[in-house]
Amino acid sequence: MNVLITGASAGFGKALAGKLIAKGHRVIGCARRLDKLNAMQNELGELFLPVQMDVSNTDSLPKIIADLPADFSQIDVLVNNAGLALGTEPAQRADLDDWMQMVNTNIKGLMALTHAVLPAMVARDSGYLINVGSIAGSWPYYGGNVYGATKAFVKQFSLNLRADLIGTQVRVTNLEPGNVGGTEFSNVRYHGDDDKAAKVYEGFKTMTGEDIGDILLWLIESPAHINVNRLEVMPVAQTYNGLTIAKNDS
Ligand code: 8X3
Repeated sequence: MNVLITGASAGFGKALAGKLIAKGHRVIGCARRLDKLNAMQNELGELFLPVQMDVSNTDSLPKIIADLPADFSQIDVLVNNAGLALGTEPAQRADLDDWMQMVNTNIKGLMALTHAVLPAMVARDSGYLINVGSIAGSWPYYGGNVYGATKAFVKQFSLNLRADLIGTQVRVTNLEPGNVGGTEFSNVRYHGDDDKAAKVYEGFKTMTGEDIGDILLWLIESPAHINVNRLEVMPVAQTYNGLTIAKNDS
């Protein structure tokens, strides 16, 4: 199988790439940082194709897909994994540039790459789109504002794709992870403040990028007649926290 992964140079994407190659699949590893992808290819070998891609540069995407070398040109699975959370401030103190960047990557990038890849899947009547959403797309929390809203878009877009793909064999899944420690995601969220980021993951057992890579691999290798519409996963330590009330004296 040929699997295109965005955000392949770190976190879930990197973990998944290694697992797929170990199973003999081909991986088109896409990310902004070509040096990291090249280092991965040195480790993983010729089944891994490094491709420089910034999904937020939406105009560049159709040509990148059209120019893939013959062995990698058929995309059997698209894992829309590139995405980011920027900032943890409430909306009234958030940075508008952070909001725009999240929209450009998490929404516009995912949309444009899907638009570039989907027609060939439908023409072949086979393929699989896996979108990496988040629990934040369903559950509001303090400071989640635009990040959660972008992931709500990803969820509803995934479900609407399912509706459009009626009668085809093309599958769509929205994977919705909760708290995952040990990836760059948290450092980016805290604008590179490693100490602050580390504190969020202290004192409980988080999920890891490897855990999410295993789940993605399981989805990819699941039987072709089954569609997992949505899959929400959290560490056992994380759960619902009810609604909040601001008391008069607080
Ligand atoms: C992020 C999920 O639980 O870290 O997508 O806020 S959580």
